[in-house]
Amino acid sequence: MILEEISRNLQAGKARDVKALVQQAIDEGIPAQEILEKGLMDGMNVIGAKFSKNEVFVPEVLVAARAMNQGAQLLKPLLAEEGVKASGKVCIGTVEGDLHDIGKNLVRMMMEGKGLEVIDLGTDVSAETFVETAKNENCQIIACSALLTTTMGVMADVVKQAEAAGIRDRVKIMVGGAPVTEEFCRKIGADACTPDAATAANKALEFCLAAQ
Ligand code: B1M
Repeated sequence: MILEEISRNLQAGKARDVKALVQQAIDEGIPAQEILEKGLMDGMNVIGAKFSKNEVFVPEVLVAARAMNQGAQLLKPLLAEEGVKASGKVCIGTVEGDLHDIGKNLVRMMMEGKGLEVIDLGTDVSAETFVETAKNENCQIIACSALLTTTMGVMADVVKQAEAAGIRDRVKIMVGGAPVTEEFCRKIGADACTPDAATAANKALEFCLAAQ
């Protein structure tokens, strides 16, 4: 089946084939969410498990990541809900010291799909940059992603610096990424920790609507 083929080609890092297969799946009428979850994310999960067991290494993971991002780009417009008006502004990034961006990109896409305006600060983003951007751009939400236990601490700095900058009462701080837990979120005084991109987008929309 085509979704398995997408997963297999992603694991092999064949970005061009992944793109073509994703387009084919779209043309066949398979819903974008299903292509994302059962094709692209399935493949990335397999690679992730193999990387953890030292069965594949950084170069293989990088080419798989590139294939994932290219396939996801094609799905982006389809995941956007038609006719939804932008109802809030979010600045998103992967925290300082951390270069993992696949999950962050998915969260951004899902948020955009909910009609939110998203400023993507990229990876390796300092606490200052998150807070300055939220202040200057009037964002209702700062969204921080971290994949490394060693970089999660930057999220605590974001909370502290938002307080110091006097914007804490008008900005919600959302955190997420594989090592980030509810308990950690409470401990650092962030507002929400969500396990996946879709839940993050729903929560962001909820915050923005409540702020209106
Ligand atoms: Co890295 N890496 N990596 N890596 N890498 C992990 C994270 C690791 C768990 C692998 C392992 O060893 N078991 C491990 C971290 C261990 C730890 O800290 N606990 C690790 C390591 C150690 C490293 C390096 C240090 C390896 C090295 O160089 N020796 C190095 C660090 C570089 C750096 O960042 N400074 C490194 C490098 C890399 C690559 C560059 C090769 C590549 C990243 C490419 C890229 O992102 N462009 C990479 C990858 C791909 C992974 C794995 C294999 C996959 C991560 C991923 O993209 N998953 C990962 C192992 C694994 O996860 N099993 C691993 C798919 C993605 C969709 O999931 O990002 O979790 P995820 O996002 C999810 C949720 O977490 C959530 O939504 C998404 C799904 O809907 N989510 C949010 C994410 N952000 C959110 C924010 C929210 C809410 C939800 O609100 C704001």
